[in-house]
Amino acid sequence: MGKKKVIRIYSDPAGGWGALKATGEALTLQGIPVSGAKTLLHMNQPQGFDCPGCAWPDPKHTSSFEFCENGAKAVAWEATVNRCTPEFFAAHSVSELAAWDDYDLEMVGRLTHPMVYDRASDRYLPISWDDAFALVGRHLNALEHPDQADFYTSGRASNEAAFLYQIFVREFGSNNFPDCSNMCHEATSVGLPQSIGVGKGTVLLEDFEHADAIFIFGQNPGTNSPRMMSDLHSASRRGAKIVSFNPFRERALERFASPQNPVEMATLGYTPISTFLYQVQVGGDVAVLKGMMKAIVEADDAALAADRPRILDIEFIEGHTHGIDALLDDLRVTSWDDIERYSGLSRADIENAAHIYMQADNAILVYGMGLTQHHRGTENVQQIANLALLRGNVGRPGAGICPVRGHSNVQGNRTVGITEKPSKELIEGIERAFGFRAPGHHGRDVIATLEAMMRGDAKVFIALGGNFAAAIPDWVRMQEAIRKLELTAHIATKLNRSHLVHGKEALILPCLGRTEIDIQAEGPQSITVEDSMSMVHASGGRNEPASPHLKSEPAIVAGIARATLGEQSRVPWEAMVANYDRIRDAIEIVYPIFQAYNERIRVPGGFHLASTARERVWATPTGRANFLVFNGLDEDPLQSDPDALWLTTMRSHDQYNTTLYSHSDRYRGVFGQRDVVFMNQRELHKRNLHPGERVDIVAISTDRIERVIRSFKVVEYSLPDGCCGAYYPEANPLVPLYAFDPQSRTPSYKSVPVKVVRAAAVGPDSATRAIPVEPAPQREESPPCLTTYSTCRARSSR
Ligand SMILES: Nc1nc2c(c(=O)[nH]1)N[C@H]1C(S)=C(S)[C@@H](COP(=O)(O)OP(=O)(O)OC[C@H]3O[C@@H](n4cnc5c(=O)[nH]c(N)nc54)[C@H](O)[C@@H]3O)O[C@H]1N2
Ligand SMILES: Nc1nc2c(c(=O)[nH]1)N[C@H]1C(S)=C(S)[C@@H](COP(=O)(O)OP(=O)(O)OC[C@H]3O[C@@H](n4cnc5c(=O)[nH]c(N)nc54)[C@H](O)[C@@H]3O)O[C@H]1N2
Ligand SMILES: [Mo]
Repeated sequence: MGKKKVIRIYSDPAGGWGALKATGEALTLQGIPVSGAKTLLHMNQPQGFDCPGCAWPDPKHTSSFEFCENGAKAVAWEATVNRCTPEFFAAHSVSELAAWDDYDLEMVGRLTHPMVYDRASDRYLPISWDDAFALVGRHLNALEHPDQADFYTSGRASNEAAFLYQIFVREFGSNNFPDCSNMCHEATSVGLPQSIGVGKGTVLLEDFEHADAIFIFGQNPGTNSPRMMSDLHSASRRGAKIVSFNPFRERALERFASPQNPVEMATLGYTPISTFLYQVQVGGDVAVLKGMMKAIVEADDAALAADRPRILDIEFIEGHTHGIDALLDDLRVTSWDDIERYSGLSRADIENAAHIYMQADNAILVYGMGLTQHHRGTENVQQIANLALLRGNVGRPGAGICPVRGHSNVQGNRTVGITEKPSKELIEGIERAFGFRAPGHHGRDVIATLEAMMRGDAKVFIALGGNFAAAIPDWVRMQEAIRKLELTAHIATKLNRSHLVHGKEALILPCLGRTEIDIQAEGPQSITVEDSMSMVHASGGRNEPASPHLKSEPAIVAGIARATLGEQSRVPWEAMVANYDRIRDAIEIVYPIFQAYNERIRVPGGFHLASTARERVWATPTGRANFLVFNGLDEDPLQSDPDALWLTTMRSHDQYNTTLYSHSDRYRGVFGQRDVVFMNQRELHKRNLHPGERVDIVAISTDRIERVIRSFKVVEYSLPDGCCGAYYPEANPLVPLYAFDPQSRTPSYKSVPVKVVRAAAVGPDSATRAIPVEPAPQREESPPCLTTYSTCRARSSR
């Protein structure tokens, strides 16, 4: 905070001393320079805790410390010395706090006591745990139907907490499990099983050591999975080719100085990361993917004609796949003109990328939110699979599909049953373990929960972590609906927006964090998590709890379950919480894939959950890996408005989802502010706008509801024509609730058609605070880099 608002080109590599400095600042800001550093030493260690940051695996679960700036920040934000106490709540009404910035809310510190909302004083007051549990139980039991309640999960919860939670909710009688995954990698969970029979990635960390080429679509590893930079850094240094597709020239995709590399640090050197970074149009990835496949097929046709070795892996295609002919037909009728127009890239660039792919014996295809958060996100993901299958790049060393998951245990949550669509196996497993039959009908996901809230069909909302009210699309409208609920109850570590956008009654239930010692009736407990590559391992905290009044997440879930289900429950809640081994034993009964769970997590490094696709066993209806056709090239519904820009919403370098570490975004050169919109020079010129000017951003909606965010500052940035970018969650009011992928129901956070207009005089109805216009900042020349993008035909003008 207190940082001056400036826009300045960042010319250093990502990582390096800048990362070390930022880490030091984060620890100091949280008042923990010494203990914080000690805490860090236990992160991702055999006997330590799993980093609460991202889901990238860590080889060092078996060896020494690996530095990661954003992992350190995630730990510092949890291990802070600051506290959010009953005295704090007594001093500030909820209406007053609602006017605070998200950064300031979390900076208050760790929650220390269970709190209940008191309408008379408009304040949160302390409440005993027993009374809090009883209040939840009363509300749930007063419902006409269990499906009037929704049970949200954010992906930081452990396997043990998530499993108990789903067992409780199913015994209560609902499958309403909206979760953060619904807003994130649902397109992967829905798309990949149709293609390859599993909804997870097929690579392990060691595959990165053997890949000849790595392609990164719509993912920003330097910020969101910084430990991945070590793997990219070594891959680049041993000569593997890395090709990235991103509308932004993300600095870490260009060059990176590894804090793990003493020579680079001492000499201020760096390693180039992407051999080529192509600035694809927002929503242009499917055009790129189909273009690459088309180039491969054309090269294969030529090879066949000239009697040279084939480019397609014919043996694999014939032996393992289904549907190649339909794919080939579709690629042949897709024109290069359209591919160029929709991707914003030239045919030569796409052919070059395809050439690198064809030259590689083994290739890994990595992707993130830039692919999943589109209207046809599921089909996007399937084109990644198609590209991989064409050359047999699944199920062999150094090759595979690599969706980079978000929250540190979001993948584990799904594995242990956080899903609104229970499978037959899950229902039978629960019956085996606990002797009750879970409901079989599908429950609500995030979109369905929001729709139910809007209709008034939802009454109670319980959240195991997260910040639902800020992470969701269309939050200005949705928050009104949340306020009409009978009860909201949040299990949380830090105060956030969702606690202030509350129901008629409301609870904040403070829990232990992952860095903290968790002592239960039978002694200290560890939890377990699963990373992006399906490695499961134990995590145990070392720090003293932030307050003696905290309970662990499993204990809170069990407390709510007892108060709701009473003596009739078939689940031994107390015994399971007394010793988490018993929870894991139950997980093993429900999910046989966890066989010998308790033994295997006691081996340093944990164990790998087998993936059939990795073994080239295809658990699909055809019994083969399926090529699936994407008809056309529109990732998002067409826009006819010539002034439309495609707005993408993404993370700054200094935020963890809705948690802000500061208001700056170092690598993109934005300091002390987040109410900005990135646009290129041509788009500014078209609108007669200048850098630093204030604009209103108006969504082009089809339901006649006005969605606007006001007085955002224009930042001139290297981006393709026809698009713009802004930060999440500030820009979420622009994402209409109806804009989601019909298959996975992932919100289209990465392409909202908008108009950008000079700011109206800021009135009382303005969605943002009025901020005086600053003079246009001085721009330096962009440093030379490998980036190329062609601006020939912008998608918005098609
Ligand atoms: N430090 C930190 N770590 C995190 C998180 C965090 O907020 N902070 N969040 C966690 C979570 S839950 C998740 S899901 C992951 C998210 O990690 P990422 O998947 O990296 O998420 P984003 O930053 O939203 O967007 C990724 C990239 O997509 C690009 N992009 C935007 N639109 C498009 C498009 O249409 N096409 C292409 N090709 N690219 C596009 C953006 O420029 C950005 O570089 O990270 C996890 N790790
Ligand atoms: N526009 C736009 N919107 C998006 C996205 C986007 O790219 N663009 N990304 C989407 C994605 S990928 C995701 S995953 C969602 C994220 O949505 P969420 O997972 O709901 O949000 P977070 O910001 O990660 O939640 C932060 C809060 O979690 C609580 N917390 C932290 N640690 C713990 C813990 O150990 N236990 C418990 N119980 N609580 C804890 C703290 O109170 C903190 O305030 O947002 C989605 N929304
Ligand atoms: Mo996510």
